[in-house]
Amino acid sequence: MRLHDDQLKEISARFQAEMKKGLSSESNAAAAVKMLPTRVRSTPDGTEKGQFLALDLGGSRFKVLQVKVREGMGIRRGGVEMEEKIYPMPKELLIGRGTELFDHVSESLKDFLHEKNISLEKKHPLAFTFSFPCEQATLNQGFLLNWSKNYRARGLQGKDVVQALREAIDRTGGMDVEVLAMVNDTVATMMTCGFDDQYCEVGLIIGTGTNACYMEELRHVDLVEGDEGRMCVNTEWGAFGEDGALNDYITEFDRDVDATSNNPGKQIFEKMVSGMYLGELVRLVVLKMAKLGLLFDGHVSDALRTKGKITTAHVAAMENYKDGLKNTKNLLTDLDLTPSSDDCVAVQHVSTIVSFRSSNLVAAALAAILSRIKQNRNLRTLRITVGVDGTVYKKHPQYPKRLHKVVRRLLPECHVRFVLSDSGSSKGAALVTAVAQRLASRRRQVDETLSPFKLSQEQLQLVKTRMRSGLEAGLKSKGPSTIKMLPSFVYRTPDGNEHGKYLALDLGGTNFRALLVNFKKGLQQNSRLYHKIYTIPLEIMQGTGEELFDHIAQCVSDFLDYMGMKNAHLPAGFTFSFPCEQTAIDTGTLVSWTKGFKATDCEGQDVVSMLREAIKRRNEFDLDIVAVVNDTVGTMMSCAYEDPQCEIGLIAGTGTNVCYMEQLKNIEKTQEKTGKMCINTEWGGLGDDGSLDDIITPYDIEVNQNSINPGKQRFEKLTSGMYLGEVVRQVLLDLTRGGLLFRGHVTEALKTPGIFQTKYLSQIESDRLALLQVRSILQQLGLDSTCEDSIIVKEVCGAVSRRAAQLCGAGMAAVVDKIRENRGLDHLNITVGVDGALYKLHPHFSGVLQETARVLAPQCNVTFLPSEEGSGKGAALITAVATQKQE
Ligand code: 0WK
Ligand code: 0WK
Ligand code: BGC
Ligand code: BGC
Repeated sequence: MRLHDDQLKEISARFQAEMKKGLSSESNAAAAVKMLPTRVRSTPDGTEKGQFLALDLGGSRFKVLQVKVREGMGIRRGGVEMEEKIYPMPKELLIGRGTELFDHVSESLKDFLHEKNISLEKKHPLAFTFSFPCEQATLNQGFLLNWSKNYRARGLQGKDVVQALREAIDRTGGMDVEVLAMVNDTVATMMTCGFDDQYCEVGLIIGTGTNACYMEELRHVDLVEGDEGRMCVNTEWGAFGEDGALNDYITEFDRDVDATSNNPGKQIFEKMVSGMYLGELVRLVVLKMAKLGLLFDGHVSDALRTKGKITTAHVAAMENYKDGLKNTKNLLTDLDLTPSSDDCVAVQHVSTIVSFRSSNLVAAALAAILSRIKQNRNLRTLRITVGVDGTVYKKHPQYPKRLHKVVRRLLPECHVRFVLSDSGSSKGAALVTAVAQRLASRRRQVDETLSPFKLSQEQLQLVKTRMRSGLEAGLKSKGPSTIKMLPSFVYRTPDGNEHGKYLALDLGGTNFRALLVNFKKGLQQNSRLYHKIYTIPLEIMQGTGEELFDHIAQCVSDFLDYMGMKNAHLPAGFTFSFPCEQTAIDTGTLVSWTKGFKATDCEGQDVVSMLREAIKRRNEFDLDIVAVVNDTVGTMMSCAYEDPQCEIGLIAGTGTNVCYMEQLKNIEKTQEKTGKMCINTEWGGLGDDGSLDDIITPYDIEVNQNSINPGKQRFEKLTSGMYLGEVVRQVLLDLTRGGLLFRGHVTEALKTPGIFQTKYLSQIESDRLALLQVRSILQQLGLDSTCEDSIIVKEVCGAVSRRAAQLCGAGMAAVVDKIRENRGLDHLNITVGVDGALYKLHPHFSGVLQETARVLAPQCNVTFLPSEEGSGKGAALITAVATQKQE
């Protein structure tokens, strides 16, 4: 029975292997250590509140309690008041019919209500601690796998004990109690201690029985859906060894205890460790030594032969520092033995060995759990608290010290604190119920908050219809139109005859790019392309027009230096991703800035002239700007060079927009009526007339009001990268003010516009990203979050980005259906060239957009082709076409 550290490490390693077996769906059924998911997903965070009744059944004492949980405000921790009454649990009920056992429980409950003058009319939420292995699909359901300890009531195994309790309460009648949660005593103990110590994520019972639970990463709990966050797992480690894993540590005495127990072959580990069996083990060892004449001169009394005559309380008494020997003498005398003082020392020593083994075995198994948590969280050192309860731990003088010492010896790199659950486990059970209520109400409130973002098929169909009428209205020469439908003077997509060297300048949403493109005849010929990216500082975006174009000219100068082509006097194409009215391919009057731009003296000006003037001002190089195109047009051309079927350009980036090849006869603003022209729709403006107000949420309104162009680009503000982060931030602000997030702390960070960049959405929503990383992103933003918070933040990001993708999909469905009808086709095959960080980098955006377009335009087979080289190449192609036309 003496176990050395290397043996304990061996047992610890075996238990780790058992835990893995229990957690894995493949091997769970055969696993001895069941690793039962408890549906408890978080430890207390101080916001729990409410008044609960509680039942504590399964330990050495059956208790009925009332628990009042007061919410903590800010740093002031909340408080818990409890009233309890211990009720007898007649032995015959433990082996009688299950219904009688639960009738006794509910009658005791009713008696408690009477005694404490608790109104029988009011509906009382109840928390039920039931200290036996149960399979739980939800918090308020528990199918009893098997009894343990001294319980053997019939007709309950495999049954839902919560239902059995409800039925008993109905049978007793006269009280309105709602059983909201059932928890194992280890879980309740962890929660009880977790109320005062946020590091408490392990619950340990060393009492009549023994068991432990801990917070496991949900992604490791195969039997539960979802990978996000954590869930408390009730290990039921009492069963460790049932598959023979401990056979080389089982002694003859353990075999005797097991053989004479009322569940032979079961709870092997428990029978070596817990209070129900320690006394018996000591008795059997002493009995054997007596028979071998090693004690009491070989005299054996009937009492010593009698099972249960030495209890664990006796063992604790024998080991009492001061009176251990006296207690030993008294005990042996009571067993009709006449012990010599050596006998007493020897028997005391046997007690020590038996209880020492118990604490060592618990230490080994606990070390396995703590190591696993450390590994789960990739920590070099783990700071953690273990909440403990149980009479062996509480009543046995040396037990705690011995246990702590061995755990710390086995895990020197861990900082383990042990907290005794001073008031039993019901506080914890009430907190589980309070957490369950909090999670349930939080779930409801988050769903309510996010439901306006969840667009139905009908709503998306409406958006498609509104987009279509917006496209039609914009093509009209007269009349208001929120969708400007700007002619681009690009009449066809590339045909492969483009050749020569061109410069392309690309002023996008976030940066400026200069490119040099060299085309060789024939489509798909590989064209050589060099480019350089330059950032556009905010002060330039929102400075004067002159500064902006000087900055562009400076970048072009730097690029030509970099390419050594200062004196090349190249033809250039200018991608200008803002709405421009054009009367020819090489002029474009800026209608209005969008996205983050607000440079002065530009709106209403010809941007080509402004660029030319800036180049002239610089007087270092000369360019022949022959074309200005919108980035959607550039993207369409760039992709059409690869796929001739590409006749639509889509940008889903900082901004959002689409262009497509329209029949000239449908474009009232142009003279020509035959053939096609690419129209830059500027669909970002949909809704500027209020046509989207029925789907715009208060959060969108907030974003619009805080934007630099309120009232404008409403569709863009629901769908593009510039704004999605802000919409998310507004929702998070609202949820935090509602106390649903970040413990209600509205930090400066959360109030900072633009802090939640759209790239964070892409990162947070990536499936590969465990929640830990989400938390670190939030950390970077100065938002200290819990697991739950991160789950909600991820959900908010998902709802906002999904809506954006769906709206773009609905818009795209309108465009492709218009093209299909333009050509009088029942079925249209077409390709869309796409660019923009949101489409390219967001993990789900492109898929949701494509799916929505497919569903809303079933007669169109749309291929989405991400643009490799951006729209600059497209601009160069247009420049090539424009140049060749002039020759
Ligand atoms: C006190 C807890 C109860 C748990 C018991 C275990 O309130 O839920 O079952 O500890 O210790 P025992 O009473 O079996 O020694
Ligand atoms: C890359 C294109 C550029 C366009 C940009 C949009 O070359 O013309 O404006 O994509 O994406 P964003 O940078 O706004 O994410
Ligand atoms: C039960 C566990 C319980 C433990 C401590 C064991 O016999 O199987 O569910 O947690 O005793 O009470
Ligand atoms: C601009 C469009 C541009 C789109 C994508 C919008 O804000 O109005 O011209 O195509 O952003 O960059």
